Amino acid sequence: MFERVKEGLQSAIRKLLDRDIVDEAAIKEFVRDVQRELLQADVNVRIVFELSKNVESKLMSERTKPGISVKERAVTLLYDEMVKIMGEETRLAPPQERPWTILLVGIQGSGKTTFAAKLAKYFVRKGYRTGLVCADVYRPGAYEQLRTMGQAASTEVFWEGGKDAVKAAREGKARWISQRKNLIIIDTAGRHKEEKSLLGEMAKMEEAVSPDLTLLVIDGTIGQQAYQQALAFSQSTKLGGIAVTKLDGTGKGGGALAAAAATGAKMLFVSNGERVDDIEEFSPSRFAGRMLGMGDLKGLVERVKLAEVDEDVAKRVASGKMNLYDFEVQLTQMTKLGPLQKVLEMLPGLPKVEDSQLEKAEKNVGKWRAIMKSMTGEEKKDPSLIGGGRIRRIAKGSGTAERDVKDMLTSFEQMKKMMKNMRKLRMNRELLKQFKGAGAA
Ligand SMILES: Nc1nc2c(ncn2[C@@H]2O[C@H](COP(=O)(O)OP(=O)(O)O)[C@@H](O)[C@H]2O)c(=O)[nH]1
Ligand SMILES: [Mg+2]
Repeated sequence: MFERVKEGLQSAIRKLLDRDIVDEAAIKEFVRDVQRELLQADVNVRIVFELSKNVESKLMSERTKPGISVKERAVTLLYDEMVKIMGEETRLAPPQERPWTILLVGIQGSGKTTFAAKLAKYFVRKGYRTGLVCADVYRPGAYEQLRTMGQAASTEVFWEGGKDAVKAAREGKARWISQRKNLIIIDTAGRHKEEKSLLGEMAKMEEAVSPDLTLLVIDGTIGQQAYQQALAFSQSTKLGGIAVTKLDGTGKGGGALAAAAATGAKMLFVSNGERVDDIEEFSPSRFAGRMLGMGDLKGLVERVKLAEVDEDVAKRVASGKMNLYDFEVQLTQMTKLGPLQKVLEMLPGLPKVEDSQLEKAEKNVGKWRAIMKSMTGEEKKDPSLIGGGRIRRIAKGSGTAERDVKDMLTSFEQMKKMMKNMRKLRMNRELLKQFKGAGAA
């Protein structure tokens, strides 16, 4: 699914990461590469323009922020923007205590009947008692198709056999409610192929059935045309969500997703195959992460946050002018993020020789913070003030030994030096490896 655009975006990222210097021209080229890939996936020009404008202008203005490399920032910015165009993060969670009805709508051939069975299987797996309703009274063989697929989804299909679609839907719903089903899926079809009349039919159907969710099924191969379709349905029905099918074997899937999301409708499911198991909940963040080939995206984003917490602190740390206040901030952040060693593994270019120093810091975090609590503000700002008499006072106040206080001060000095050295190393060595390794993951 989305192989081509995925490959294109990842190669744009790798190209950027491989550069020695990221200047204005490099940023512009990165943005152009991204643009080209998105346009090829049939993402609407306006959306592509908006996205690339945001990435470029933010990158240009944040380029010189201390403590964080422009390469990482480029990737996280692109990620954020991609999440944004894919819409809200929503998940369908129908109650189990009462019957819940889903009405599937969409134009002929969009994959509704197939999707009805996929959805049934999806809910069966989650422990719902599902029932399918065939309300396609126009196409011969419609019931047979749904019944066969329903079998694969362990779900029975109600079929009334008459010529009135609305009546079939209503009776089907009532039947399954009387049999204590809690998840009812109604597959529909219009008498009309022409969109306008179909929309009218669907609106009537919706009124008669009063579903809990009207779900539009869109064929992903139509690309950005999905916008008009989603818009038309959202204007004439109470559209609650969208499923995009046939994402296998189309290069336009990304465009279809972005276009449908642009109408403000919620993207709930995607599907990439004809079998009942080919269904997936849609999550913008997971989708963007997969597209950009980021294995440990969370780690990356957290690292960015770490460096962004306080610009002044980052600046002082990076320039080797860290004071004890900054040290405290660093320690606190590190404990918040989990094991120190793990956090520091994420910091690219850390000299191996200093490992013991880190272990020591991790072991002593609690004690050191207690010691720092017994220091005056003046002392924290300028640790060089702390001599024999003060050490005695601080040890007493924090219930530690004088040796502990001295120890902490030594470690602090060493960390200060280390941070300064780190600055000199190429900040992105590790990150580069990570992306190269990720390949077309
Ligand atoms: N490749 C692929 N084909 C699909 C997918 N969903 C449906 N189809 C096929 O598309 C055609 C129309 O599907 P159908 O469910 O009958 O559409 P409906 O007219 O909206 O009910 C059938 O041949 C399906 O097998 C999908 O996700 N991928
Ligand atoms: Mg059908």
